[in-house]
Amino acid sequence: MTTERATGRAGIAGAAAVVLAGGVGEVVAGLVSGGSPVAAVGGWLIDLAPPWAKDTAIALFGTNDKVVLIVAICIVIVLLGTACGALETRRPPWGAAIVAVFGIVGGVIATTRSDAVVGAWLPSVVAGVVGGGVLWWLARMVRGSATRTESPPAASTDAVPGRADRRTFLMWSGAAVVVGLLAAAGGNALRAGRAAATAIRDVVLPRPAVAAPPVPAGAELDVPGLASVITPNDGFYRIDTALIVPSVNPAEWSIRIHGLVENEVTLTWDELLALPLEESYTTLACVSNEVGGSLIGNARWLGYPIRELLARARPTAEADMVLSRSVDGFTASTPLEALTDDRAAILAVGMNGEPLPQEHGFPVRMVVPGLYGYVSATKWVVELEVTRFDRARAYWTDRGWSELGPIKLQSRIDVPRGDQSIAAGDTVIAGVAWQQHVGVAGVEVQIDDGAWRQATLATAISDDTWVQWSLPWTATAGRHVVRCRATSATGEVQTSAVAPVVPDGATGWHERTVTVD
Ligand SMILES: Nc1nc2c(c(=O)[nH]1)N[C@H]1C(S)=C(S)[C@@H](COP(=O)(O)O)O[C@H]1N2
Ligand SMILES: [Mo]
Repeated sequence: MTTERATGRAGIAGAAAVVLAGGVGEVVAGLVSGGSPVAAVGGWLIDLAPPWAKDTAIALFGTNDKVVLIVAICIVIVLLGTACGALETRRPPWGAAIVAVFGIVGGVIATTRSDAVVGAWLPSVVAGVVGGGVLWWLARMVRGSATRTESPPAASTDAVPGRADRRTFLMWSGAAVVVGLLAAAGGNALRAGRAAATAIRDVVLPRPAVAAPPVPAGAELDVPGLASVITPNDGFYRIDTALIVPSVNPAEWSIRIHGLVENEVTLTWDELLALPLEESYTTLACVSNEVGGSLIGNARWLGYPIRELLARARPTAEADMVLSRSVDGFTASTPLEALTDDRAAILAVGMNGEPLPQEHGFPVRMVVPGLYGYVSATKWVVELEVTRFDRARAYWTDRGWSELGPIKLQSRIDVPRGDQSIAAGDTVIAGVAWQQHVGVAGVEVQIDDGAWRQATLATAISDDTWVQWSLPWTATAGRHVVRCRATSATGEVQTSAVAPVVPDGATGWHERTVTVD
């Protein structure tokens, strides 16, 4: 191997080792809730920098100044790593040792920061040790395990004991870089998640100005296996396009209502919480919910009517749609009318008496009774653009789903479950039925080819929520098909026609085959 090639590989070894080390540092930082080594060094440099340097940075890079600083630090770290790689291949173990020392220096800087958490030194020190170790190992592949550092110029690669061939070396270096980058992304996501979790703990929701009436006695049938009438937050289905759950600091949150309005409105978190908030029960459903599926849940929401905010903004006569946008770019198009009529379409801040969980939209999301989530329930919402259906499209309507997404009349059997047999004799068939903002008048059940029988409806919380139902059944041995269908408050009978979820929601009757012993 020529000297230039060896030097080139030595540099690669050094760079790969520090990228992996940096990634490991970010993961450790994510786990010990804070203290990213790069961020700590960045903060230290910002504090050290003379005012003229900061002014110049802001003048040059504006609000991107911090990103530029982080990128610059990463470049310097990689360059230092490259130099350490060259040193390690010539004078082992000095290159690896210096990488480890950088880790310790980073750790010292991290502990001296004013926002240092307990164990703030740990990510840097672990990164230094990992970086030093990986560099030692990769450099050995470059120079071989022999202690003599110079090899005969004509020697073939495998003539030196322990020296790896080019492919093996590049594969391991490449793997170190890839793992390092993935770890850095993962570590950052972990930390972001923790940041929001901390913010959620600090939130104290105001008492509702208009409290929801208590859940009526008789709304909960208490049948084992039947979905509870209020879905607990940690059991609530989650659907979104977010790879990493957005982490929004409520102190920095605001919503802007603009577009076809006479008066643009901006509202901050504190301003929103100061408004008279109202509680309402609304069952949220996903358009992708198959017949009998579980992408549906019911909660008590606390929020402020969007209707009131739109009244402040005064939409112009031509407007017919509101395009809501989340902090991560997701959009939903909601008919203006659904947000201005008398239904409880709200900017929600609370779910079942708690701040919204992060994955359900903390700090603020939309909830609109009667519409599937993809056209109404924007989480992490930051913008309401008043516009027209013929002028703008939303995330899913741009991908083949219907422009309008009213929730379809549906019913589901929860018990007996289809996958286990039951004992012959007296049992109960029970489930839920819904057509939000219309209401359910009845549910019928058919067993095999028998007559349709009226199930008993529980007391509905409101027309905006699902309702439980049940029917006693004396089960006889054998296999039976149980199916159900609902009738809406307007007299519509749930259709048996099978439709897929695309483009505007599934239809058909839910049926289960039950084995009775
Ligand atoms: N920001 C954002 N909001 C979103 C989505 C999304 O992908 N991103 N998905 C929507 C869809 S399709 C549904 S069904 C509901 C689900 O809300 P949940 O996860 O709280 O149950 O959120 C809606 N709001
Ligand atoms: Mo959805």
